[in-house]
Amino acid sequence: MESVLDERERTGVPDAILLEDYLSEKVFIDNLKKRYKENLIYTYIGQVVVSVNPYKDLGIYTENHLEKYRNVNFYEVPPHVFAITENAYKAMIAEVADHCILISGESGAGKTEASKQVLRFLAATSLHRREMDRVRDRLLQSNPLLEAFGNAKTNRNDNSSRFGKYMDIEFNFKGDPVGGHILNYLLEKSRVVHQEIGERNFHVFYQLLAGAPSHLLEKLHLERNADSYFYLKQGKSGHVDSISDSGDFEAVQHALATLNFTDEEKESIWGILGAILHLGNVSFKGDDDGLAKVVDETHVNYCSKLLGCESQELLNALTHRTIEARGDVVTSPLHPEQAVYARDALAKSVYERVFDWLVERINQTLHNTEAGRKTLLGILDIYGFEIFDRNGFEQFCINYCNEKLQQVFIELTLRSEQDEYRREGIEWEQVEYFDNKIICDLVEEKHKGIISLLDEECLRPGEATDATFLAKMNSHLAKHKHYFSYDTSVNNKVKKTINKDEFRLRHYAGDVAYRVQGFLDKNNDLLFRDLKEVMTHTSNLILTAVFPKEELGRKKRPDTAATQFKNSLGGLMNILMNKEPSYIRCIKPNDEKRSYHFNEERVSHQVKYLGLMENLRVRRAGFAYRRQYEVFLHRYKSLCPATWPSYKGQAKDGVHSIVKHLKYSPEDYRMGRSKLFIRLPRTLFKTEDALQARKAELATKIKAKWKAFV
Ligand code: AD9
Ligand code: MG
Repeated sequence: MESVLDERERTGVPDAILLEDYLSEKVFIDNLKKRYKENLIYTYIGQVVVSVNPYKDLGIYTENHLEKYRNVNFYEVPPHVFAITENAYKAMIAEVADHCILISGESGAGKTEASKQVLRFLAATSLHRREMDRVRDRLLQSNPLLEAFGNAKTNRNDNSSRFGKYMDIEFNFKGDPVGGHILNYLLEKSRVVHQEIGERNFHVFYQLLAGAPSHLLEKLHLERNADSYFYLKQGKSGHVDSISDSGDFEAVQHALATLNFTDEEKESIWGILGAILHLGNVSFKGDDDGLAKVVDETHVNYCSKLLGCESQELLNALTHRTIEARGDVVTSPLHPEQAVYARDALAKSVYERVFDWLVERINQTLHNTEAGRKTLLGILDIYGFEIFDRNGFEQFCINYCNEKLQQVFIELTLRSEQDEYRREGIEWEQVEYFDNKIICDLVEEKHKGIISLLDEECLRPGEATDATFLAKMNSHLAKHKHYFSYDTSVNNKVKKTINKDEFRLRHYAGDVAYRVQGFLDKNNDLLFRDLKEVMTHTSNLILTAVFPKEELGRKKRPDTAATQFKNSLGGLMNILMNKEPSYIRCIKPNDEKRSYHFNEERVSHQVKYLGLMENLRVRRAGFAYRRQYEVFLHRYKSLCPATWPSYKGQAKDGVHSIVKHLKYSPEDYRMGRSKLFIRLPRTLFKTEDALQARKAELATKIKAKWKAFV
């Protein structure tokens, strides 16, 4: 039989805090590797879960598992996302405070899968009353729907999230889920009109073509073959082995039904998707004057039919541009490449607005009308850090978003924890860590950061180009430690690795070279007025809602795409900072999506940039629990003769008497200025057990007295 020691040797330790040599990254990674080989993909660092993507179904999310992790103590069961979710849930109820679960890691590391399991666990907390079942189903069904519209195959991940998602689940005072709310962040809409080789457009287009009944496709004038559509075939990878588009279409239909979408709404959605595909097949040629003419009007006709607008009107709007300047209205014809630009802008804008509409529509269905006290548990699942062969404006935004999330982690686990020890006067040897604030500032600082420079260039139409934007950055940021470009590199070795039209940022998670091409256009995010106008008077239900007429009258320039994103991320940071966080840190074990393949170098890189060793050091040297003296005294005063039955002294002295009486060993606790710090949860559990025993004893005594009295 295998001894306990042998088993430990084989399966590693479930909490890295238990590692003897906790300073060694090699030991830490060896432990992850041992566990990974045994299909144990989860490991704790205190209350942070580290998850290594298994790339196969391990059968660890069954109904039995859901049951097993309910109502248990965090440390009594093997590490699991369910355990951390249960822990957050219980704390939320007990403290009546909002919590959130933050899931991070690079593209393909397993964030979305983790977030789905967290949601499943939370949704299943209901007491099987019919009303609760309805809420649960709706919460769960929001997932396949938003994934269909917001996820796509990339060269990193077959099901890559192309939008950021934050979802709050609302619980009533009994702990039942009663509603929810979703916030979505910057959808990568350029994918609607363009995909790199090996990538696809958003799943939903392929699902529609593969899964829709023939009569629906006929109505939309669509063919089954995705390669018939320019917007779907650029990546040359319509079929993905790991995906069943027709099966997923069924799932989307089911989700739409559960979320109570009306027939009219569904018709409107399919109509818009069909229209976008037709729009992509509209091509232009130059006439004798070099002006844009539509090659074949069939697709324009289908498109206008599906959107519910006049064909001629759409045709005109696609080939002309009206500009209002100082009261004069001038309409001029477009050149073919300008017309392509206008066409693509329309497709992107329509898709983005429909996506926002979907989120709002789901929110209406999840809206809770029950009165009474509520608490929230949030789940954050964003697009992970990514590096491709070619990186553009989209990667810039996505990677910036990841920098911000790393800031939250640093702020809440490394900085504030250490600050508290210092404030409380606890002896503490500072653990150093890399603070990526410097990179966030480089991107977002007012007047100086990249976004500000980009916005400035966007205010000089006709003069500024992507190249002038790059030149501007080069002159302003040349000395920044995290900024590199061909022109600013004095080191020839570095210079050789950068193209002239790129700038490179040294992100917390690695160096990424961004091509400036398209930055201005994407940041300006312009939809010509002519097309907007056509969209404001279609007969399509959803378009009418998302293209309000008032927008046409608006004179003020809307914020640029990057500035809007920056502001919405700022809002998200506020939401997160005001909640008690739990963390799931996802690790991608290899770049080939292979199971059982643990590439130590890749893992080591992630362990470093995620700051896991620092996290471990702070945790190991630190204290798992802390309680205000008053709170601790109030709860445990009955355990010590000096504080029971009555106590009039200082709270701190009272607590001191209690811990002496309970024989805490000096290593196990520290007395701070206002709080008691306890190193291991075990100590607190024991104290809690003693309290329960004491309560039972007191109850028996009271009963005996009462009996004697009668
Ligand atoms: V991205 O930033 O959205 O591009 P994620 O979300 O981090 O990325 P995702 O959760 O989509 O990655 O995981 C990628 C793939 O890994 C999934 O499609 C699964 O095939 C696989 N995966 C991830 N986690 C698990 C798991 N716990 N069990 C089994 C998994 N397979
Ligand atoms: Mg994802």
